[in-house]
Amino acid sequence: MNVPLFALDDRMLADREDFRRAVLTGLGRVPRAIPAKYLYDARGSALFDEICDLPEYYPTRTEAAILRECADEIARLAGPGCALVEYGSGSSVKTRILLDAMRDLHAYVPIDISREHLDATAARLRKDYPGLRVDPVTGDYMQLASLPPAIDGGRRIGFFPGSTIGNLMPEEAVQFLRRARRVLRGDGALVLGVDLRKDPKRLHDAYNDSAGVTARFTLNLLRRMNRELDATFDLSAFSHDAFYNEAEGRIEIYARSLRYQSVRVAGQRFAFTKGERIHTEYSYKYDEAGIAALADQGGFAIQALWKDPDDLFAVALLR
Ligand code: AVJ
Repeated sequence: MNVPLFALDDRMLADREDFRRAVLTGLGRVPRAIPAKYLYDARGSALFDEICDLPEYYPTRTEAAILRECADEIARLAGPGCALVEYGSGSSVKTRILLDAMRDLHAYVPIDISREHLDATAARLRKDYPGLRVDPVTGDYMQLASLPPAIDGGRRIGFFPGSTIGNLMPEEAVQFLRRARRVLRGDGALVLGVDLRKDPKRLHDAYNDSAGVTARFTLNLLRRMNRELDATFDLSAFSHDAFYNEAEGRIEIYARSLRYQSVRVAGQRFAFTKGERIHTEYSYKYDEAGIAALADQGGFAIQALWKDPDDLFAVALLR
């Protein structure tokens, strides 16, 4: 997978242009909003890894514990000779739990927008799982419509962990599932991690950690605009604002302006009133009925569902 240097540069320029467009559109909108995927530049990804280790942020370790319990059953239900297709090649910890259980996998296909991230993941897995065919696909999994023909042969098992589906609006989540249904084909299945509705205090704390890492994660988006779009955000003049909207069943996250200020972004001026917000994330929480409804609208049904003893998180096998 040797890519000539000029191609890498072209890709970086294209990414930069894509970010610029999304930001100018998002800041011009009322209310202002920037898509959550832009939180994950190199620094944002490192901060998210830190979030996963926070005492208040239960999803990552809870999901891993559930997967350790149910991986053998998933492997059994999936059957032999499958290809494992991971949407976002994120935490390799969870991937490895499934890879260890699905011993006779035909191929592992991680999908990610970051080629650097993908190549690093692929290299590590090839080393640790000799004989496993690793076929990375670079791209936005929301757009992905087909997979490399090389993985043809076995049944396709999708893996979408971390409750990343919660970042999508419910109608986008359905759209994602419909697309996954086509990509994974009629005999395929999807292993889906979903954060559950629960005590609002518990949810609030998970997005308002005492060490302030989640705040840095949100404000890093402003820093990214400063660095990549020649913006003039004063990070000390914005705060991280995250709360649980119980009626909507979602965490809402914003960067909030602490005073009136005028900011330049990619050559344009934006005035923020005191208290004005830039929306950065929704994190939807579902109950079991909600997961079933989502699956149904997406062309799937729940074949099996596992939870931790405290009902914090669910791993569903969708067929
Ligand atoms: C990666 C979208 C699952 O919503 O919990 C964590 C992102 N943002 N803390 C989540 C996130 C702030 C995370 N997801």
